[in-house]
Amino acid sequence: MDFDLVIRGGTVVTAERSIAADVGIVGETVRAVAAGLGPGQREIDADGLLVLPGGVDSHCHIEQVSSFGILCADDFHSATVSAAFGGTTTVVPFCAQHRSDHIPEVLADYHRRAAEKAVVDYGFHLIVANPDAQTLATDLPAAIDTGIRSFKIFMTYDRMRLHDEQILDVLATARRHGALTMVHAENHGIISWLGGRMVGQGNVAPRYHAVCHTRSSEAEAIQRVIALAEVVDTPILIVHVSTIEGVAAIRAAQARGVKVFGETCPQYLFLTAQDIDRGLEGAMFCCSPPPRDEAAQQACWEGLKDGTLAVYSSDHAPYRYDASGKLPKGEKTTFKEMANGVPGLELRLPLLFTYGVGAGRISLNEFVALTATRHARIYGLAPRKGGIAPGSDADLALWDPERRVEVDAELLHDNTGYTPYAGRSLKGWPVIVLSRGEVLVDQTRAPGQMLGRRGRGRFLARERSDALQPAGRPIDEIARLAAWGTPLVL
Ligand code: DUC
Ligand code: ZN
Ligand code: ZN
Repeated sequence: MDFDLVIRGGTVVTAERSIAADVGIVGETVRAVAAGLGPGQREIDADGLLVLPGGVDSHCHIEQVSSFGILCADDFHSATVSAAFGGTTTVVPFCAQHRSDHIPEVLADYHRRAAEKAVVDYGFHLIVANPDAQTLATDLPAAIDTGIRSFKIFMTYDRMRLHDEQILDVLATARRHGALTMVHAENHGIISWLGGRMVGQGNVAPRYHAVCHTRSSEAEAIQRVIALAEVVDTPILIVHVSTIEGVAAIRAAQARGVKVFGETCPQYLFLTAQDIDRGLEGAMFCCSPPPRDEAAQQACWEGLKDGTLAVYSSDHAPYRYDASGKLPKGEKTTFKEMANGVPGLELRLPLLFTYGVGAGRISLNEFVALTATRHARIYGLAPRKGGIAPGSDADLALWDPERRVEVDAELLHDNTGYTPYAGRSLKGWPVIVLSRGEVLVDQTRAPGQMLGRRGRGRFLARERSDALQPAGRPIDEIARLAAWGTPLVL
């Protein structure tokens, strides 16, 4: 036998091309991609199916305590099971430092919990809430050395936000040691001041959440953090971009040579602020930033299409519609007290397949780039993840492009108990999903069953990627320092 497993007769789709080919797998690895491969010990008939790299979700919250102090609804088992059923075979969730936390302990804690439960491979980003001297000089470089090559920082939330000087400190550390800084960009003053006014006026329903998180708050913060990143000349990635103005600010910065990446998420393509405006139940659609309107959705689609937004992630942040998550004070909960976030790990790919590929907005190759390949390249997981080529991990999702599914929370495998996308009719679904050559999901033979063992997922130490390379174009003032022979010391 030439291979342990052959995926035979499908259409293999990567970010670059779509070809009729077999995929030959030995052990955990793709060994060959070509038509007419020799026999395998086992074979999977992929006739009529699309063979895609498993999705890489580089923004999801799993077993994480939020800035509100609330534990999210999914642990590393339920979240990764849900990911696999939705065609995602790599996740990069967050280890979250809260202000009083010691980073080595935070990392050890997340590692332990993930190792026991994950069914797909995972990396980590590190949320930095307290960039003190010890964090900057010791803890962040040590985390990077272990393969955690990205930090997330917040410009809002009382318990998480960093001031501009602190942001510059983190950016300088990221540049010095080789990490990418992800930014939650919203103006804290606008949100907090309006929030106080709204609550004071008795306007406490979920819909006021979308009022306080103004479009201008996102636009201002994106522009500000881009200016900060330019001082240091280090790449940043703006997560969950939701507005016309936000997309435009990133596009304009990219056009003048700044290395800034953008991300958007299902909630900004498929939901609007109207979804939040349904009384208390609007809480199920509350996330930060909030969904906007059709024009903003259109801007996000255009951003994905022209590359302004490089990646499409779930920002899976699951909180149940009860006292454990969205309603800590029951019906009396104000929008300022409810956990922020919506689930999306499992439906991320099927939604984009239907409304992106199916509706003719993006090609299949762009679908793969946006859901897998670019995540792997930017975050230092390529070529092992995000592609199908000799040497890559045999992480594959076999899609039936004709399969129709009516979305219902009962169908999904996460622990949120609802989905904001209930009632939608989707076309195109992953029917067989493999991780490192092992079939985790087979909807044709074992519908609804997770075939992979709890804890089989492995930690992925990530490499320094090209995305971390500074643009090499300092702003005028910093260039002048160098010309004087007194360069900025980071
Ligand atoms: N930011 C996220 O990235 N996810 C959920 C909530 C938030 O503020
Ligand atoms: Zn965020
Ligand atoms: Zn998030």
